[in-house]
Amino acid sequence: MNSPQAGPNSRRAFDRACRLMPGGVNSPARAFGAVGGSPLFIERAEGPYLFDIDGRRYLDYIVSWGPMILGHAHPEVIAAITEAAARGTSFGAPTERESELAERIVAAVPSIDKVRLVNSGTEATMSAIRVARGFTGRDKIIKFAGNYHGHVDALLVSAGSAAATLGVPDSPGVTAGAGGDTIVLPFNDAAALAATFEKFPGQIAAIILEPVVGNMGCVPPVPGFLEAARELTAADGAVLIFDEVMTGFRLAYGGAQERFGITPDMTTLGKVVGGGMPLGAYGGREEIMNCVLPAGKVFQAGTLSGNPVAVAAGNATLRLLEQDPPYAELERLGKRLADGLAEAASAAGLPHQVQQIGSMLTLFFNPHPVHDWGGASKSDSGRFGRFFWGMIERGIYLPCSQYEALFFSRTHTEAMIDETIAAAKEVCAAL
Ligand code: KE4
Repeated sequence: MNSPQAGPNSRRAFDRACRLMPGGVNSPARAFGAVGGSPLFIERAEGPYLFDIDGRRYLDYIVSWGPMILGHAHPEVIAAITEAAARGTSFGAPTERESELAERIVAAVPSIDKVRLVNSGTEATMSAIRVARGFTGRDKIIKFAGNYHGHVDALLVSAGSAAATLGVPDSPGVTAGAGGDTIVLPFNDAAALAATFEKFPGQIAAIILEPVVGNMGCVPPVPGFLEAARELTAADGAVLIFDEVMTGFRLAYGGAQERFGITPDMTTLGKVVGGGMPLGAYGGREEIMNCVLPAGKVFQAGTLSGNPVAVAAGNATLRLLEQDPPYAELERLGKRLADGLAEAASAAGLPHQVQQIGSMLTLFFNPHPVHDWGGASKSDSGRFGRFFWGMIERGIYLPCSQYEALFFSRTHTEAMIDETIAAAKEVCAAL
């Protein structure tokens, strides 16, 4: 039996792209490097579906790696984008729409008194650690193995996501100087965290973490870990940064910090907050954010920051989420999917863990619960690759790596979840 693969048009398109762009993609996570074969080229998307250029339809569990919580091409988001674009796409001057989005973010996210809009999650985390260093006058940053915070030099050290997948966590080009003040600890290890603060008293500018990790697969915090991070940073005067680029407006309208009841000092946002357009944000306590130029002296700027079209998509998305919160239904369907995938793997006698919170979930082919990168990296990623392609063959488009979380939108129905479970049962049985 031929192993499943992308259609002929996608393969031709990929050959062309590889002559023009490194690896044929504009972001390595899309390259299918971890699952083999070549990527599907997408023609269009609508609701829960992607349509590739070979005319095949897929139920989408990447949803653009998180942003499309309302489903693809939501009519009210498209209308907002179209209406904003018709009035001009960029002014390089302030607009009231930016204040409207800032008001929504401040109202939603417990830790944010003031916010700065930027163009990506990477810009948000890069800026947040610079502000934390400027605010504290300290240099060292703590991050956790398997956590990915975008391609910031100082944070591309034992990163998760594509870096972990492609086995280049410490990327060439990241200098010793750039990474030298970054301490990498095991996620969920409160003892290691406490020992580090004892070793470097008064020297840690910030901890940055994914409160629920998506970038080594879905790894929730163990009880007490977030509380330890909160207590240790408060006691030492370090800044606690929750990187909620993935979890923000997804796990709750106020993000993981609302769900877990832990308020950091700063929060970074991306993905959902831009409704699928290039938009990120960072914010936090007023005294910290008032360090940012021109209110303070920490430099950060951007030609397209707060772009009117991106802001229109963000405002429409947050308005719809606030008016009619999808979170209870996303939790119900997330649990249904998690139970179904676990049943499928059990029935096939496959060692597995399913780790789910809200509409984030990972099926690890791993005999042990996954609490950190050391555990995640022992997963059978080869088996995951075969699972991935078996699901593609049945019209189900999962994240193309064992080390990514799947997401779904409010347009995914119970029937579609059950269709996914049925497909997984067939595929697992053949693994
Ligand atoms: P962007 O620069 O890609 O907008 O955001 C970087 C980022 C920061 N923080 C977290 C927690 C993130 O998950 C991300 C980006 N996530 C990856 C997928 N896990 C984006 C996909 C890609 O790189 O193409």
